[in-house]
Amino acid sequence: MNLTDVLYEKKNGIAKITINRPKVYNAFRARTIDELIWSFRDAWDDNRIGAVILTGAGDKAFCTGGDQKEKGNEGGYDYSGGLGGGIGLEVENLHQTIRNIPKPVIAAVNGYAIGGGHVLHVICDLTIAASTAKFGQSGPKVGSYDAGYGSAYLARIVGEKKAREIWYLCEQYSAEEAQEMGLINKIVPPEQLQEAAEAWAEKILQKSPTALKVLKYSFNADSANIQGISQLSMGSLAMFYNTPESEEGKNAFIEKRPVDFSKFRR
Ligand code: S0N
Repeated sequence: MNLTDVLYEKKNGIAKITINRPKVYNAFRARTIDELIWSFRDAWDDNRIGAVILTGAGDKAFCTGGDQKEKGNEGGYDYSGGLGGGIGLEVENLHQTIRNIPKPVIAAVNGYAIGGGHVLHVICDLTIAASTAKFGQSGPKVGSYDAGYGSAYLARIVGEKKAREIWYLCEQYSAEEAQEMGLINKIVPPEQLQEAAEAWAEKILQKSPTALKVLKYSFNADSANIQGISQLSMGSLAMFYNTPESEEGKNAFIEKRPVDFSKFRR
């Protein structure tokens, strides 16, 4: 595949996948998601690879979720249906791929992990964050949601109360706060992030691949029902996206103005 939105490299048993759209803080469009799925599948198929690192280009962001400026644009982020559950983005498929690849996936969070970008690190097996990283959801601010792994699986990690706070208030949390709530595994200085992720990947390479695979699938089995919830969420999102309420959220972000959802309260 000709990759434009993602950098993909394989070295010494480790695959590194980098979301490479720094101008939009590594927000994803349909093509980005397709390239991520392709890269994960390649790492899955390659027996030389034992661990995968997911990160973002630059020092500002890991990933800020769906590209708000590409929503509704052909080839970017449309509502035309297809495998993306109607939202024009194969996000649900990507989530399943990260969960099902039989190798540990480490998120190396180098900046903002927001919205659908936050969900990506949540789904990864492990998260190492730069001390400058910021975490949070913003869906209800921009007329969107991930009410599958984004909410139900998040609640398993940080607990119901905290997960509700994260989604209802849409605040940002520091790396220290994220570690306190069990959302991430480790914090390192920004300049040591990639090295730290590679060091953990190298430790993983010394372990039995079969044991790791079975352990990963056993962890997954306990939360497997969330896949169905995720499908419902993505399916309903397709119906929500082109409503005036959802458009108000997206337009307020693009126009850099305060959002006004008051007339949609009913
Ligand atoms: C990350 C934030 C907080 C950074 O704020 P800051 O530092 O003030 O910088 P900005 O000036 O806002 O941003 C710098 C430049 O980057 C662009 N940009 C940033 N994020 C996006 C984005 N997501 N889409 C498009 N462009 C983006 C800015 O526009 C700016 O460019 P210029 O200078 O040219 O204007 C802040 O940027 C922020 O809040 N970003 C939006 C994050 C967001 O709302 N993401 C989507 C949220 N969605 C959800 O939470 C739930 C939905 C979900 O998980 C999902 C499920 C399925 C499919 C898609 C999604 C999805 O994520 O949408």
